[in-house]
Amino acid sequence: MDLDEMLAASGISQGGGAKTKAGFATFIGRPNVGKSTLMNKLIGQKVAITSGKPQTTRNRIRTIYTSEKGQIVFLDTPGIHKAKNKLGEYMVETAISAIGDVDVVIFVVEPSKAIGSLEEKIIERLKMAKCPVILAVNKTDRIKKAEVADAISVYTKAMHFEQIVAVSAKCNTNIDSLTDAIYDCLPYGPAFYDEEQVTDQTVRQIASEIIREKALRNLSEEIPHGIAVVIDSFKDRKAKNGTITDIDATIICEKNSHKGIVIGKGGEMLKKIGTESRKDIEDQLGNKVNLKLWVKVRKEWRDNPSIIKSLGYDPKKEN
Ligand SMILES: Nc1nc2c(ncn2[C@@H]2O[C@H](COP(=O)(O)OP(=O)(O)OP(=O)(O)O)[C@@H](O)[C@H]2O)c(=O)[nH]1
Ligand SMILES: [Mg+2]
Repeated sequence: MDLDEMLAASGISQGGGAKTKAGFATFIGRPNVGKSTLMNKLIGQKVAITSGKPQTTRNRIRTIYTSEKGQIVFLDTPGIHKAKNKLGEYMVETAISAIGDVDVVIFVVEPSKAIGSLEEKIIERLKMAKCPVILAVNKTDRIKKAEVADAISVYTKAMHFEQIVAVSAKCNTNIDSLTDAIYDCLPYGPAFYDEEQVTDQTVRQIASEIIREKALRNLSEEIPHGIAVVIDSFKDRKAKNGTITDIDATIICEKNSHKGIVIGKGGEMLKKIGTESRKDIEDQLGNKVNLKLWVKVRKEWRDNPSIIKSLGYDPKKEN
């Protein structure tokens, strides 16, 4: 590489000023508004798990989007909610602390005629943010076009937004406008990550999150919230037709009665979670997977700080 190529690769022009932008952006909002779905759409592939159940995201998930304009490092965060246990407190702390660590916050809301009490609390916190805040009104596919302006005006009366974008993560509407709005808020500078890198999640973390997603999507009501997944072993082996990854994982639940439901009649539910997980993990790894799932009970683990930490839920830890 000659000097010009090195400078170009680092995003710095010969004049000394960078030509491309680079910075951090975080999604903030109450649970279930579509933060993770939106982030996956912005980066163009599914990294963060999503589900119709609130409190799906538990950790800060870092993903990376690189284009000719520069690099956006996204932080997906857990939904801000009224915590009912220690895990919930960790999750809310994880989300709130992200606000102080970024160049721009994307406040994700659903279109509504009035501001909810959680949104009011989030706005109070965002008013103290030192960085610009973009309002992303998501799920606009659910309302008539004429109602979008009403949904926006409810929020513009409450605080100042650097930019406002009405989007639909589901229908891919205005995703490019949101990307442009984010770049507008970032400083010039060299990229933080290689342009091929999409996330800093390890394959073990991705596999465990996929299993949790399938459990969340298949189980009903209160059980999914009390579930965690631990990867016990993760090993590649060479076989005749290529690599096979052997994964042993344990689904942790809170009650004996929940264990029975996770396993299901004749093991049907666990089999379904396992089959769906295996397919997604195979897609992610690009090779065959042999997945074995177990279920264990850890009573009231969501109020046990040492179990919470051992599962990797720690607001001070980058995930
Ligand atoms: N109709 C519609 N549904 C959407 C849209 N975006 C997301 N959803 C759905 O909303 C639900 C929640 O999506 P998530 O991305 O998991 O929401 P989240 O804000 O990350 O939720 P937490 O991680 O629990 O905080 C899922 O069922 C998504 O499919 C959208 O634009 N339109
Ligand atoms: Mg999420």
